[in-house]
Amino acid sequence: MSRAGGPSFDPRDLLLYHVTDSQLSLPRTVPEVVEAAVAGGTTMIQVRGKTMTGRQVLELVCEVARRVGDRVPILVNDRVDVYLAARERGAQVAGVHVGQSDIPVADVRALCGPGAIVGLSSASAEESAAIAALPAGTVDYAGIGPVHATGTKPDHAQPLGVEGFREALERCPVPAVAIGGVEVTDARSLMKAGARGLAVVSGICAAEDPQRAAANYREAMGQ
Ligand code: TZP
Repeated sequence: MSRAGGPSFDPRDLLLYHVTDSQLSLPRTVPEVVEAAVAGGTTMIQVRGKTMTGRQVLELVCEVARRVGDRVPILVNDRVDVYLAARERGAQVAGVHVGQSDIPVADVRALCGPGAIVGLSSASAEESAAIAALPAGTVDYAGIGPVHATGTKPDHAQPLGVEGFREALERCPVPAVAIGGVEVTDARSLMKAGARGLAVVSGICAAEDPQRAAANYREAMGQ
């Protein structure tokens, strides 16, 4: 945990990165699942609410921050405005994660400032390589995937597989997590391929016991 109050991003926080999903968490709430998962060993959280209004995401981010913001960095998916509003409210939020078709990541960095954690999705070696053309310090980490096909993101790009992930990682100038259909059984090969961590939605949100699920990922990673 590094940046919620400080200036430097610690790539070790990427180790087990829980991306939230309200539907998959049912009948539990997202904050309930997040708290259980943190107890099991998640190291970073991204609040993702693709079908939620900005107001709903803001309330959710603030609630998640209230519960675990002093333990793990919390990032907001896509919404720079929600990140800024949450900060205005005094919530311990650490940054923003954007995709390739969201507002350009250089603008995200400019809006959020040097102290924020800024993450970018990459679905190919080309998109990973393009990060190197950005001014240094624009992107802190990349989320490379999908590794496997996944129902969580119906419009996802062609799955990379572990080899494709390795190739996209080789061209990536910043630390990266593997995302997309990542199961416990993938942990070893992806970490061996050079991932700094695993980003997981359904493997944690939809688990009967999110605490146990998080612990299982950590055990499988051997860290
Ligand atoms: N970006 C690429 S794949 C994906 C995102 C947000 C969804 C991953 O979800 P899951 O349930 O871990 O496969």
